[in-house]
Amino acid sequence: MNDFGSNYGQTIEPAVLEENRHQAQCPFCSMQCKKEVVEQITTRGVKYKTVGVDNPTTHGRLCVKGHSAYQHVIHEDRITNPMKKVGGRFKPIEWDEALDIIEQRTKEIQETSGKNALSVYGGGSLTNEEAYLLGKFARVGLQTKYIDYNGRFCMSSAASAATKTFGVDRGFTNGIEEIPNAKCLILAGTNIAECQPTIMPYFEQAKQNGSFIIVIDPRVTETAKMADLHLQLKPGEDWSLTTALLKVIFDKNLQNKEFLQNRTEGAEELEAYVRQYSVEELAKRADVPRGDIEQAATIFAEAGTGMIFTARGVEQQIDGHQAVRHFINLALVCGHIGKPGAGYGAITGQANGQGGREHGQKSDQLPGYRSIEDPKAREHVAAVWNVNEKDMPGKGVSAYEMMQKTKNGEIKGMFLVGSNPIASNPNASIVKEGLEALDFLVVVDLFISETAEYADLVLPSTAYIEDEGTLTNMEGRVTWRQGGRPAPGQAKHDWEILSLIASRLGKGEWFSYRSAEEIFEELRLASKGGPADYYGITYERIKQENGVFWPCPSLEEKGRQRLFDESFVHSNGRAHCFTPEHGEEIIKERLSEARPLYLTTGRVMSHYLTGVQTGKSARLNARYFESFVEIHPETADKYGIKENDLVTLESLQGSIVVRNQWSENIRKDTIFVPFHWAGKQNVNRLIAGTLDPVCQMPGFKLAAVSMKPAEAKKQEI
Ligand SMILES: Nc1nc2c(c(=O)[nH]1)N[C@H]1C(S)=C(S)[C@@H](COP(=O)(O)OP(=O)(O)OC[C@H]3O[C@@H](n4cnc5c(=O)[nH]c(N)nc54)[C@H](O)[C@@H]3O)O[C@H]1N2
Ligand SMILES: Nc1nc2c(c(=O)[nH]1)N[C@H]1C(S)=C(S)[C@@H](COP(=O)(O)OP(=O)(O)OC[C@H]3O[C@@H](n4cnc5c(=O)[nH]c(N)nc54)[C@H](O)[C@@H]3O)O[C@H]1N2
Ligand code: SF4
Ligand SMILES: [Mo]
Repeated sequence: MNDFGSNYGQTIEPAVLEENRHQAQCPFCSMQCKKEVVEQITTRGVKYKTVGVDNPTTHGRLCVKGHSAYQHVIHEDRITNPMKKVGGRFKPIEWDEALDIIEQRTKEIQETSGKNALSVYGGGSLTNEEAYLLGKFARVGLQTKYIDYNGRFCMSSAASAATKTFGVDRGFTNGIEEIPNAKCLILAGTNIAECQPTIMPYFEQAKQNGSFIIVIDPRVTETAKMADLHLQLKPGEDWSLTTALLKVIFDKNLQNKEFLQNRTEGAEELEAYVRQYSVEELAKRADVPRGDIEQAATIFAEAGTGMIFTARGVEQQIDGHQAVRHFINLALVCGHIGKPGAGYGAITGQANGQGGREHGQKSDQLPGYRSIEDPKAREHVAAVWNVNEKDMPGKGVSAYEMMQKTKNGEIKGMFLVGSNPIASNPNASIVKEGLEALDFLVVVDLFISETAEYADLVLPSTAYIEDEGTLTNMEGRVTWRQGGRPAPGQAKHDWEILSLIASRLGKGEWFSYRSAEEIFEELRLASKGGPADYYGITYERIKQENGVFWPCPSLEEKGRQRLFDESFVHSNGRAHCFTPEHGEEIIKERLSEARPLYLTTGRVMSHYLTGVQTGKSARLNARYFESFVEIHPETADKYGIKENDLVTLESLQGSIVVRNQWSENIRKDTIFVPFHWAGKQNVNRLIAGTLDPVCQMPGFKLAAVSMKPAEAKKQEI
């Protein structure tokens, strides 16, 4: 795709007056495709072209979002000044005034209600440096325990599952280029064809090499179309399905006994647990043919090598932690881990979904993936930060729980950097009430998002082509994003904004950075010796080596690409097989006469998350300018819904109106709605605030709903 090519019908080429070439990485998904954005000032206006740049992960490939990602950067809605809410409207002000207001309001809240009355909410788009600084800003700048981030909704169940099983959570346990060597690949609840399109060639190559691909998804997605076997399960039944797969393996005596004995613990308990079940019953619960389950289990277990990938379909459930652990059990039971062409991968979501969860913007975490409750970790980080360990707050609560605390008045102020929670949290109506109840809300963003509408102040941040920093991609490879395009107007980098605020609050001494690299140098020390050890990684190395994998504990060492060749990270070196702790099953929403359909939610290729950025791209918006509900035609008929009608969907939480789109690619008992739109199309108005007891992940992928044609007066959305 080439924007220069749009001079159709013109005979004279415009003269180029100036050309700027910006080296960048796409701001959207975790593939972190490298690209160059060429900006030409011509006699007929500014023109843009995006070209992929070769790199070890994506080899110069880009998807449509990567090609279009300059459009939001140059959009007229970008805020270029701090914006203050006056009489319900935003008015541009100078930085000094914005900082005066922050200083005054912050101190007032701290004096009247204590330090924990303030909170910080971050995001997985932030660079490692900014995510790290946000954690330090909360713990040292504000001294509040309340900090969490949108990654809680993204991969917290996969992260907690990997940590408990292996002792460490790095998205992929092995190199991405090993995918074509796996003889069997399981893709569970992941729609890579639309969500990480540039990973597809690895799977296509695997297929050409004769690999057997199994997809587990309630919909026939573009990813499922590539499968040799598609298990089109009932939403929320991954636990039943994996239990059945494990049962078949034990029944047929296909488990890798040597691996279980030498490299794991808890295998006997797992076997005893699984043996209580009947494959027939589990197959019925998952609504997958028993024969397909037997075939999948046998092929995976008998394949010499195999890999399992999970994403949000499995993870965004209130039993997400245990469902992921069961998938990892499957890899362990077959011995498919710690050798070439074998492993487990949680397909990371956001640009810096991986790095963003390692350096302290999570409520229970300090840099280097350290626990805030571990006395040694606290001492280490306190020494790097030059603060007294006793003054560092303890563990706070998860993102949605923070929103509940805003609603009940316990949290009175919030600094929100890089997220749009009103659209992305479950139970959106409650979240709106919580944000409205805040005495003071500061949002740092490129735009006035739906959430920023509720802010007292919105501070203008820089976009990915402007902001230098490191991001850790889905492989665990730390990459360098050059930035460097001049910031528009008075916009500033997130790290500059945090440093300015900290300085105003009298903490300047701890936030006196002059560049992103200086922050990275501190991050290296803070992460040293932790599970996510970045000590051996420097900007220079990243540039020279085209990215460096973590863990990388010393400058002499190469980062480790494949993990667990010899041992796992737990102190006894073994992986922990998992037997459910919460009884047989965590009870999810059930269908009833009043709410007879399963709703599941997710993504389309052309939009990113809550659509704040992709909604500003004319090219991407042209593909989907409004939300929709995917319904099987037979289901639509049953409910009297004609093609393209508006329909009302209702759950216990609330209702929305969206246009329907018939599709035979979905189960008849299930409907699917993407979550890229806010307001009346916000599907999170339907999702309950129930959280996974281990990792506090909401159940975004399952709600029981009713459906009917929208009433005439509601036909406007
Ligand atoms: N185009 C695009 N790409 C993106 C993003 C985006 O917004 N748009 N976001 C990025 C981010 S942050 C993330 S986290 C990733 C998400 O990437 P994915 O997790 O791949 O995306 P989703 O569409 O949320 O869900 C994946 C699949 O889960 C299926 N599913 C639903 N319920 C169940 C279930 O109970 N079990 C199973 N096995 N499957 C189920 C859905 O049908 C869907 O096809 O994508 C990243 N890439
Ligand atoms: N129903 C349902 N809900 C879901 C999900 C689902 O599958 N279904 N998925 C969940 C998942 S996986 C995720 S990751 C969340 C994401 O949900 P959100 O956190 O709300 O993600 P975004 O829409 O990307 O919001 C990011 C905001 O940050 C701004 N921004 C972008 N880059 C920067 C930057 O560098 N600095 C600053 N300061 N701002 C920036 C953008 O303009 C945008 O307003 O949603 C979750 N919600
Ligand atoms: S959205 Fe993901 S796959 Fe597409 S160009 Fe951006 S980083 Fe690459
Ligand atoms: Mo995500």
